[in-house]
Amino acid sequence: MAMVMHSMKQNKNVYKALIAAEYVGVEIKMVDNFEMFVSNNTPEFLKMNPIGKIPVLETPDGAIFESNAIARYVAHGSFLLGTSKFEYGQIEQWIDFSSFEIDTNLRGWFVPRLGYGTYIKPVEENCIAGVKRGLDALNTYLATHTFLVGDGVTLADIIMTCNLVLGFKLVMPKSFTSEYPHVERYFWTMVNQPNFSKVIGKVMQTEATIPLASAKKPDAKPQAEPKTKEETPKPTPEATEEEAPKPKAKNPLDLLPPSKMVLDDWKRLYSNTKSNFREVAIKGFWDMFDPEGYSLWFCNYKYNDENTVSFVTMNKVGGFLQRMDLARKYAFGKMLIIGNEPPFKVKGLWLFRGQEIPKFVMDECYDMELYEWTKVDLSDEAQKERVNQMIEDHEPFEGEALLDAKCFK
Ligand SMILES: N[C@@H](CCC(=O)N[C@@H](CS)C(=O)NCC(=O)O)C(=O)O
Repeated sequence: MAMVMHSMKQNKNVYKALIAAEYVGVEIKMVDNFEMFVSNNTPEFLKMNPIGKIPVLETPDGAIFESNAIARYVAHGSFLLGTSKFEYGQIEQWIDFSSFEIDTNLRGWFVPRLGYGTYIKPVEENCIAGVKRGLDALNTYLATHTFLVGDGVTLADIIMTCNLVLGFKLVMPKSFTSEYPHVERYFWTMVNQPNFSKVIGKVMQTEATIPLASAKKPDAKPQAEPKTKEETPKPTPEATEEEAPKPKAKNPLDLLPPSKMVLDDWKRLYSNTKSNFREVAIKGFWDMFDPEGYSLWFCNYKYNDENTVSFVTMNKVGGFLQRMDLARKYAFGKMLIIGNEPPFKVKGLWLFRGQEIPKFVMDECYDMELYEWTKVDLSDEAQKERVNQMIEDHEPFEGEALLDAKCFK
């Protein structure tokens, strides 16, 4: 019998178990026709969870409530709970940290703003201070760690990320999170992992802290016996995170005069050239290149001193390329991780549609600010040769070995 989750699916507490289930290959079915404040007030539900809150997981042996406990139950016996007693202890440590230092304070910040409970300014200030303190500590730790425990995703990362999601979506715009660049890198890397994005979908960071809800909405507590559907309080946006689909605006780059360069032709040539790279791919690039329709840019990571751990540096660049996914139709990039020894240098070459770095890329991909950008001067042969060497992963590059080269295509 498959396990059954009693809840709506769009809820950060439900995500914890669903993501864990993706990692360990366990099937969890969502209960049919769940209706918040109705289904969770029935005698059958209250028998499973006497406080009437979601989520509840129905297992062959009985029901489990409390989302962290449900996620632990799903992860039981797997690598998600570590490979040693010590790792297990660290995982539990980060689960508690994310629940009590991050989640409690974030909820104290956004729940009253959504109009539930009472908004009290000093209480909010206290919660924001708590969020800052928690993120500051997390940021320090993540400066030298890709994952919270060990070398891969564990339940600690799943629960931490789920607890951060509504912070990023509702109250923490870029101007707030940019104080914590390692947390940003971590968060976007995690939510873009296939097993996360399959459950959570695409996460968009809020552009501003949501304003105080003007009209006070009903308290989010379960009503004893909602009599009709109309009297049933609506689930809080926290409980159900479904968003109305927004009309899609056309990307301004699609309105540029047509270019003779077909980006996909170049990407195909790059991928298919296995030998004589200079003569075939590099020559082909310059034959195709349209300097009016496209521009070339060098980028240099501003904080190379931080690149002291090779796999952390490589993951950082990998995360950047994942986040550039939004620009796939309009860009091609090469990123080189340079040096035999730390600190490693990260340098790149990008081809963008248009004459500027696209604004939507600057706005939406926070990594862009971590690099210094210089437009390639096409009248300078030395710069053109540098372009060639970056495209072909030329080694040595500027006198140094390459630790890794990654391509965005
Ligand atoms: N500590 C619980 C919190 C669960 C919780 O707050 N659930 C909310 C929805 S996000 C709920 O069911 N609220 C309904 C209510 O308060 O009656 C967990 O992690 O599972």
